[in-house]
Amino acid sequence: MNKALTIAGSDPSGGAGIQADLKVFHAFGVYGLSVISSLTAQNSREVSGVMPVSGPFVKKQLVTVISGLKPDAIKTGMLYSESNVEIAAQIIRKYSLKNIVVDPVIVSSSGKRLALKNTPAAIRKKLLPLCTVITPNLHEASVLTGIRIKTEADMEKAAVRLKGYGPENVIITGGHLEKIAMDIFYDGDEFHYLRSRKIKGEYHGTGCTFSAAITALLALGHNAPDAAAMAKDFMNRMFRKAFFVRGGMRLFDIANE
Ligand code: PXL
Repeated sequence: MNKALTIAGSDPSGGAGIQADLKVFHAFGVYGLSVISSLTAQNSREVSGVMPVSGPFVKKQLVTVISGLKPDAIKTGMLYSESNVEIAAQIIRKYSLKNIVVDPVIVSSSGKRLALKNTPAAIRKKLLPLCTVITPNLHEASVLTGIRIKTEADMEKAAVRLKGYGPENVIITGGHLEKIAMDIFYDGDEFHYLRSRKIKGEYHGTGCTFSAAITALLALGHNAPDAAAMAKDFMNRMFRKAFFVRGGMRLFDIANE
């Protein structure tokens, strides 16, 4: 059985975080393991509260689950604090874990901070050197690199800078660009452009769903460029059949994939 582990925050609405990750793993036929780094209170409209899980208890969850079940791939999502970032990095090194996807979560789609101020710098220094694929959106790429991203050329520049922090592959998702949804994949050699028509509407959990799909595909043995392309196709199917929520963002119907 192929197994994937997510280290992320709980989203009671099921659209993002741990709950979205587990649904995506399941949709790809991958057994899901999960370590909760923080609790949030939210629906598809707003995040009303965040309660971090203490570093020592995140570590206890990780050590216990990994010493019994070795994941084929790992994804980090909302880690919230620098100490949680350090613990994730420490455990990845200690157990020589491979296929590491880092979704550098900083703010929710509704605008709530999901990371402390020094967390992005910790991700850059501690996690990126261990990372197989980093999947920032435009805002996250901008915070991590200090580059303001407005154009495709800015995305390329940010991808090169991110690659310099140590990950094997960089995917900057451009869903928030104005006209088309173009993601850039960069492996240090060449840029690959993953374009798709922009599908109207606001969606909850896009970044989580995309990075969880990449994680599941790596756990199944696909290489990073194939996993990225297949995850992009998966997202296109998800956008087309997302369901509308009155007064909130749309949610993905992963169950009927
Ligand atoms: O999509 C970012 C994200 C990650 N993790 C959790 C979240 C969200 C967005 O709301 O709630 C737990």
